[in-house]
Amino acid sequence: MPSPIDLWFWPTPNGHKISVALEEMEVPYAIKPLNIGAGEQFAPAFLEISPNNRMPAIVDPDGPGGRPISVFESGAILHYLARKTGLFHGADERARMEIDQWLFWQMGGFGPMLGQAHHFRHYARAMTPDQRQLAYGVARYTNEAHRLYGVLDRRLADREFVAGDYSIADMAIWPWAVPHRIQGVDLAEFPHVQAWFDRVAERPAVQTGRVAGLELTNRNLAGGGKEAGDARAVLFGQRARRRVAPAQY
Ligand SMILES: N[C@@H](CCC(=O)N[C@@H](CS)C(=O)NCC(=O)O)C(=O)O
Repeated sequence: MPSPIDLWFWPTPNGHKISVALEEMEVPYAIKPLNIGAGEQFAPAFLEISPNNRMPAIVDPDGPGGRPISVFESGAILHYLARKTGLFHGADERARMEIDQWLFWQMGGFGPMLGQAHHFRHYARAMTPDQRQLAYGVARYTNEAHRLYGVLDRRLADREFVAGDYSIADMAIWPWAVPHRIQGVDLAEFPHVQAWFDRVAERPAVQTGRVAGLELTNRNLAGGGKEAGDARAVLFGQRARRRVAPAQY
C-alpha cells in the first residue's frame, strides 16, 4: 500500500482539480486543510512547499528516487500525477500535446479570468460602497468569461472531451465551470459545454472529488459577517512581502 500523498487544500476550483485527479487515478491522499481566509498560506512551513502562497500543493512521500517531493501550481501537480500513474495524459506525443494545450489554456485563461469575474461580480460588491466603480471590471471579465465559454463550446462541438479522451485537461477545466452562474454565464447558450459538463459530472470519481473538503468552509466571502470581512482582508490587496514572520499571518 503506497503512502498517501498530502494534499494542501481548501475547497475552491483549483483545489478540486487535484482532489478529482487523485480520485480518478485512485491515488491514496490525505487532505491537509489550509485555511486561506485565515492566512495559513503565509506560514513559513507552507511557503517552503508553495512559495507563491497559494494552494493546492502536494507532498508525495514516495517521490522520484523514493524520496519525498513537494509540488505547487495545479497544472504542475496534474502533470506530476499523470506521469507518476501513467494515466489521463495521452498515449503518444501528439495526444499529450492536445491535452497540454487545453491544460495550459485553462491555467492561463479559464481560471485566472474567471477568477476575476468572480472577484468583480461577487466579492468586490461587498467591499465597494459605490457599485458604479465596479462596472468596468464586471463588464470586462463577464465578457471574457463569455468569450472563453464560446471557445470551449466550439472545441466540444465534435468531441466528448476537450482533447478527445478524458484527460487531466478536463479535470482542470471542469471545476471552474461549476460556478458558471457567478461568472454571468448561462450554459443554455453553450450546449456543447453543457453536455460535456454533465458527462464529466456523472463520473463517480468527480462526484467524490468535487465535494472534498466542502465541510471546511461555511463562510461566504461575499457576505457581511466578521469572518468574511477578515478573510477578504487577508485575500484581497496582497502586496510583496520581503520577509515572512509568523506574526504576519
Ligand atoms: N495558479 C495557481 C493558482 C492557485 C490559487 O490561486 N489558489 C488560491 C485559491 S483558489 C489561493 O490559494 N489563494 C490564497 C491567497 O490568495 O492568498 C494554481 O493553479 O495552483
